[in-house]
Amino acid sequence: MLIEVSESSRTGEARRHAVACAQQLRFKEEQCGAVAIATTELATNLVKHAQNGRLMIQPISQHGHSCLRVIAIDSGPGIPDISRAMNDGHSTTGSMGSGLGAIRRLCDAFEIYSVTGIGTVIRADFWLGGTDPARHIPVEIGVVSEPIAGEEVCGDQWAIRVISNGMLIMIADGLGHGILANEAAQEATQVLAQTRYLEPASIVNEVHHALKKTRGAAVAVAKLDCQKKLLVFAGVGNISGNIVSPGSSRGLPSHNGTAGQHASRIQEFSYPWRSDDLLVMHSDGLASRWDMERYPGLLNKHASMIAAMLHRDFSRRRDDVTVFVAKVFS
Ligand SMILES: [Mn+2]
Repeated sequence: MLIEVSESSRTGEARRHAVACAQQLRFKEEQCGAVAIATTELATNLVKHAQNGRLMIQPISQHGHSCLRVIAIDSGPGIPDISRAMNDGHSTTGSMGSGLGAIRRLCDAFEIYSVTGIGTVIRADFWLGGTDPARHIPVEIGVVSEPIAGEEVCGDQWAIRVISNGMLIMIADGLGHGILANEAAQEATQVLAQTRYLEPASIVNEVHHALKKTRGAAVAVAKLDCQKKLLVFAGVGNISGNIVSPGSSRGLPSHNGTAGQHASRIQEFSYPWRSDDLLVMHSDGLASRWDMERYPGLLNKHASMIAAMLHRDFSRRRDDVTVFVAKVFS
């Protein structure tokens, strides 16, 4: 969930939502308290000091492990001296970034990216039982998925499936938006969960047949094979796939069509995967003209920070939007 934090009345809403998510994940009371304090602190910083401040509250469940991720993002002014802000444990000094030291102590993983003229992204992760849910999987992922304004459900859906040596990733964008788009996209992600196929083209083909009873969707599947160091990609319709590395970006081809309606050609393409590559997949709710070169040093940050930044700057705001970023860590 994304909350625009422009005035102090929104800080309470953000805190309540974060705590409700923590309770749903069955966090203990003490940790719910930590979530409440950190979220309030992040939100208060946004209200007092930032432009276009937003909080993203992301409950994550993978393989029986749970994490609550709170991301604060703004468009400026940026924190001039991060190490000083981190060492300042007090929230009463009133400067941008105050209280960050306290937030870092409260959460299990903390990260900050701040550049003058670009803005600040802060990630605070809370792990259930102090265990990193990602540690069993050699792939780090970050996702922002939000419905168009005015809709309760998102017509985009995304899913991952961990396989031996890697991960399958799907993004589906149901035609239009609202409940029927959501149904089509959910049908697609169900296929990923249940299919006996492990190759992207076969999965997209199965989705095409499964979606005949729905209004249809654009869909793409990527397979990250960490052992063979290979990325395999197949798509029908307008889901963007890209391999990004320092200084270069390569688009991954999808054929025209709509899964469930017409898919004249379903084809998969393979690419070598290098350890510093980044996979960026997104629905057409994100403009395709983004460029990671605009953000010095951001490639080194957690995938969720990159997804949050691309969403902030390139969401078209006239559609559901999903941005998915994956990195392989060694
Ligand atoms: Mn769309």
